[in-house]
Amino acid sequence: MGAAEKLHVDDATLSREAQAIITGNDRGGYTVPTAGLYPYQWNWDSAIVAMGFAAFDLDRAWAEIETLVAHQWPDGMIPHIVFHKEAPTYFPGPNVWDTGRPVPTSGHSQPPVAAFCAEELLARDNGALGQARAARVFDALMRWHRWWHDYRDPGALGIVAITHPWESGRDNSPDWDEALKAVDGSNVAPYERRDLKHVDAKMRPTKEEYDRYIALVEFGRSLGWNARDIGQRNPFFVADPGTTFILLAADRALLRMAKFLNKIDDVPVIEEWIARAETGVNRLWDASQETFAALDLRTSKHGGGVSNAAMLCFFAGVGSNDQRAAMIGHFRRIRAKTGFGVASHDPDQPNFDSIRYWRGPVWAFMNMMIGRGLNEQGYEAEGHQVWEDTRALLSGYGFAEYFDCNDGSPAGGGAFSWTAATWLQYAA
Ligand code: 9YW
Repeated sequence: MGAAEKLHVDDATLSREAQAIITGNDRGGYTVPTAGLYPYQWNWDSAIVAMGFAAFDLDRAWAEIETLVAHQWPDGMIPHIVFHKEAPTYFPGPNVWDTGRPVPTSGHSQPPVAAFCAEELLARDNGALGQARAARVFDALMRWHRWWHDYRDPGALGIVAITHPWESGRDNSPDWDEALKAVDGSNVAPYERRDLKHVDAKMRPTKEEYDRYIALVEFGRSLGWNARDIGQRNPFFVADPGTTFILLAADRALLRMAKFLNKIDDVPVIEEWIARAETGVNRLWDASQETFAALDLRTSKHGGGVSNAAMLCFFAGVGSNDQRAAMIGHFRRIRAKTGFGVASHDPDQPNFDSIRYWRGPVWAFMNMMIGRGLNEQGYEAEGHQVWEDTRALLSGYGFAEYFDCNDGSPAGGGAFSWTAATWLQYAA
């Protein structure tokens, strides 16, 4: 693919456009990632979008997170999709998941970014009303984090597993390639993909991957979506560096909120989660590749390679001096090889693909977390570079779902909510 035409938009125009995108994708109390391709409420998109709303409408920002947590399951899970209104443009819809919820939802979760998004809202709105809203959201998030620690880390290893590539939010990342082989996709009920009606097939997961994704949904459904049974029996149970680092960063945010909101009984519980994760993350260290990487908990084998999720180690505030030095080395090597950082997969690996979703492209909202982590941990030159790359992508190519890491071409869906929210959050 050749480089798309560059736009060169100034900051004020970008902010206006970003605001128009998220208000345009607002469906009343929740925001869709983009019209058509993703017509429902997605969990981590929604929390990031709340940060975007916070730049101009705090009340609407709180409402986004409140709507999300309102669909929490009795076991504490907050699902990855809430199907508010049936829409024909997305597969798999509510009937395929068949979770039996009053408002239908999917049957697994998505990376728990909501706590640090809520903390940000509280920082901007910490009067009596803001505190009351934060306290209610806090209680839901506390139950959700407990769900992650109980059901997705049943061995108390300090790392959390995902039960479906969609649960990681990084659908077709090479991190899952090896572990997915244990999932038989050959017998799934016939289905029609709807994503390919919106987006070029070369930017999307393959048919083999989709067959396995659907097989995992069918398996979860056969267990009645019981989280404990899924943890024991799911053929796919892989510790994810992305979810583990995000949960740790989110636990730290939850701890600060607990102290501020005087939720003193919760403080020691969260402290224990954090302490366990701080040592547990060493299990994700793949010494042969010198990177944090996915760990298949069924086979104890590492999979994938240097991903943008692994780069979230800084955001989580973990890593020995040697581990950090190795990750910074990867950061510099990969940035030197691509036009824009942070690539979602290592360009020195044969399964890298600069345009195919989570196998190479750059995601602006991931950059937001990576850049923040680098700055917080004292790697300011790298943090600055991440921001400059993000700015160049958004001002040059618009608010796309993601971008080719080599030439910056916008890819996937357009007018994308969390890309717009990322800009508003940076610019504010
Ligand atoms: C899908 C909405 C979602 C994101 C995920 C992303 C993609 C859905 O879109 O998954 O059907 O492929 O991978 O992280 O939440 O933006």
